[in-house]
Amino acid sequence: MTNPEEAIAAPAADAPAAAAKAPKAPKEKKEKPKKEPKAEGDAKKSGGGAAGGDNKGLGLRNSKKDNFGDWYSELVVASELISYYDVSGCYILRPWAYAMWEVVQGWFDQRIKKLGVQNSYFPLFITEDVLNTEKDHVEGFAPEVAWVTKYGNSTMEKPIAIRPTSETVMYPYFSQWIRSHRDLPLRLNQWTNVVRWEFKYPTPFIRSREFLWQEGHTAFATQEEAEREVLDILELYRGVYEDLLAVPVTKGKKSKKEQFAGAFYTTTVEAYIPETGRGIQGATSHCLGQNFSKMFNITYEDDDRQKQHVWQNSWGLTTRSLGVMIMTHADDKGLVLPPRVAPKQVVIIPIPKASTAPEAVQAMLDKVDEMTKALEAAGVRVVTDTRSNYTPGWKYNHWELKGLPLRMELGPKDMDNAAVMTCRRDTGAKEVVPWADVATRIPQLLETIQADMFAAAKARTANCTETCHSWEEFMAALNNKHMALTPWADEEEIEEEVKKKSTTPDAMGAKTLCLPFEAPPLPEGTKCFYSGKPAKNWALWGRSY
Ligand code: 87F
Repeated sequence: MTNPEEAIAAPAADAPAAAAKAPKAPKEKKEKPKKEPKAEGDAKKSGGGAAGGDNKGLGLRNSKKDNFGDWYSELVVASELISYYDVSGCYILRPWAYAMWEVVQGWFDQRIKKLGVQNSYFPLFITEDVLNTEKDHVEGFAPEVAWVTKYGNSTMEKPIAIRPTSETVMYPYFSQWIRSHRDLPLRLNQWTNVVRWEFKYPTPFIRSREFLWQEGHTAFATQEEAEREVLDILELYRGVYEDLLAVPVTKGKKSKKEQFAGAFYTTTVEAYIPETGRGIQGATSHCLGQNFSKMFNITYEDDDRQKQHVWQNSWGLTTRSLGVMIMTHADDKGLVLPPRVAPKQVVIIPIPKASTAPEAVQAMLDKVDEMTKALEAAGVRVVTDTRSNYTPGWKYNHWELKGLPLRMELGPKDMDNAAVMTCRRDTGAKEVVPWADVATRIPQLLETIQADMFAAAKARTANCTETCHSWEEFMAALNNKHMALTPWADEEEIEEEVKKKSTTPDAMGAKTLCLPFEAPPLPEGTKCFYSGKPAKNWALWGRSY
């Protein structure tokens, strides 16, 4: 039987469904065949040996520094986050990945509910007529819309679209449900999958044809309330990245060229991957103004019985966030998970010697049990690895590959000393913790790891951001895989020109990632790095995903 994991070697011939009026699709890029890495099997073989023996140098075949793309593909499979699937651009999120998505969901969901947002669920399918209600903004995205054209052996009378986003699904009902100012604000969110038939090269988590996200859609009586929410949500997105995933982001506004076409303006959190030198959009929070309420006729009667169009926002965060976290922290041994998002934070491994007496082995196992209970009571997510058919060295490799933040080893010496040896995944630093301190010291260590991982990532990003006042400085920064922060006259045509001019045979052109909210002062008379005209603001530029 064919191993389904190998099926990826033959990319699916899934030609885009021919949709009525659907524009011609660009030619599909075939996904590079992926081979299943056998990191674990190898580790087991070479990791064997004396109990307690250190098993060094057995990580992934590819290195993060030398071949980033292959390293990432190998990593997500070997660490059991992802399995490839026989529809190109679609991936299976295995429990290790899904558990992290659940942590992100829980974190964000709890906070939006505190803001007054309610969850709901709207259908997956959209009729062509409804999708075309707001043709203008859909037009640019039309090639990515997937259509159902058949059921059984019959052809659908009218093809039905699969949601790429839900504005057109939800707003007709906003129009029905909102009558008076008493119906406002209306603040809805849904956790769903969406489908966008992407033609750019797919990458697990980062760009896939089906992905999971939350989409928030809200309506207010006033501009002021709507704008406050845009920033409240953006701050939560910063929190997801920085406080949960330990990934530094830059908050800012998108340029006119890069914003969502349907929006009044778009705000964003932007992350950066040093190894590829590419910026990546983390999540967006849009102020839609009254653009959609005018299209969908969403009005309320004010106190003077006058009809007013509502002010709307929409905002979205996807499973891409996990990909950015993985790319940021993982190394040549595997994942390195920030404790707050790690499905399991600590692994306890007993390491009896072959010569250890059965009663002593039992005492060791009892101690493992006791520590597990104490840690769980302290709110720590613990896994114990008492399997006797694997060597300690193999287990170290395994849990390193899975990215567990902290390992606790309990050997005969530790039993004598009433202590346990700990080893940090992020730094490899070891520390002896007396049994009596386990329930207090381990949670502290986890918080330290979280903070150190964020600080390290933040320093790396800061080192890769260059302030540039000229084209030469700008190109030097880009070609050094850095981002460029420049004074900017904020002209859309110039942004297009910069993109073209910065395209090289080996690298894509640069675009503005955002106009950062926090930027250095811009003294009167500062000139745009490109046009020499008076600068209006700072812009953060980069090649990007
Ligand atoms: C692809 C196909 C059709 C993005 C698309 O950012 C339509 C679209 O409207 C589309 N890709 N977009 C923009 C989505 C805007 C907005 N929607 C709610 C968000 C956040 C969540």
